[in-house]
Amino acid sequence: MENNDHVALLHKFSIEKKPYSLQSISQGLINDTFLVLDVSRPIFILQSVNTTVFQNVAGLMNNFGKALDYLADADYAKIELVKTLDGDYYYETSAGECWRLMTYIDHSTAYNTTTNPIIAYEAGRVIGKFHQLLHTAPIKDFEETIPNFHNLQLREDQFKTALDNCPSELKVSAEKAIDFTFGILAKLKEWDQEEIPVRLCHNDTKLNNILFSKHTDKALCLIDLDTLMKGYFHYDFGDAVRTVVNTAPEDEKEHHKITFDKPLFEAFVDGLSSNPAFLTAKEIDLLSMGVVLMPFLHGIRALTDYLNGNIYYKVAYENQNMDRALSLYNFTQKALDQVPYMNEVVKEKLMN
Ligand code: GN1
Ligand code: MG
Repeated sequence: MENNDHVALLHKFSIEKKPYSLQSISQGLINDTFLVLDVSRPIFILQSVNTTVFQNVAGLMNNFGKALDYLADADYAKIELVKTLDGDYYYETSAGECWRLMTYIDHSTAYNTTTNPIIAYEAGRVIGKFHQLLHTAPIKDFEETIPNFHNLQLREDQFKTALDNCPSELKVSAEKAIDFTFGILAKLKEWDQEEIPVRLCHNDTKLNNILFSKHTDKALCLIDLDTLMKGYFHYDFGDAVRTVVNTAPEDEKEHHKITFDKPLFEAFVDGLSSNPAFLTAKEIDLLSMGVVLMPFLHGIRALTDYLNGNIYYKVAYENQNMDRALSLYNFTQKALDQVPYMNEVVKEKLMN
């Protein structure tokens, strides 16, 4: 799409007409995102929702709008959805593209990785805050934007189907990752997930979905509410920890650079515990399992996509999904090795 088309699109929303310019933000793997500038000042985020991945955009945007009502607190930055001229939360083009416009949080930034314990602490703090603000929101009012998103059985089934249908060369090239998948699947199934509260979760709490103040390092809010729906707290815990304690990117090819950094883990848990206590003992027991489960789920999904010929995630090169899977699996193993350590830390810091 040309810049002019984007500007025409912006004019479908209730904003002042100005000669805005756009900058593409290439971080996400699913949606297309643009920063909207008024001269040189960023003022909006324009985003097209991937309608192959999110088939119920109306439901998703209702979730988004509803969640924003609860995410109102002096200590939590407010993102606003700009409505269209027709008063809707998104604009659908004649080609079926769905676009939304949100306010930009001034002086904010996001990090793919960090080595800074203050950032780790703040990430834990704001995730706890997010859960507390949403605690009173009725779960039944929120649609499941991707049913069974973190369901291990579904991901196993999808992986096996991909394995049955892919060309044998792909299977050979992925042998190491395939073997690891079966080993961990067996292990994860031993964990018992019953009798824990279902909560409204963000379900994509990786570090770069948290905005921080550029000036103070304070965490401001969570972004990317597309997968906000029911889930277990260990999903949000595990997904954040996998990106906070690993100082390498999630598709790092040099595996010796993949870390499980203990001071960062402790800082993250300290940040979480700075909120009033809200987790049950059983949930606390399962937190370390979440740190194994989440990178594994992302790994098996990347591997499945590799076997399917890269149909889900955006890839910059052919084997990127394979690199993601191997790197995420390397971290999964590192997390598994730290389960006793994590259990000790979370018990000490979160049990009252
Ligand atoms: C996708 O597009 P993005 O980066 O927000 C994915 C997440 C993964 C992530 C991997 C709907 O999210 O589950 O954590 O890629 N979102 C969906 O970085 O599949
Ligand atoms: Mg996302």
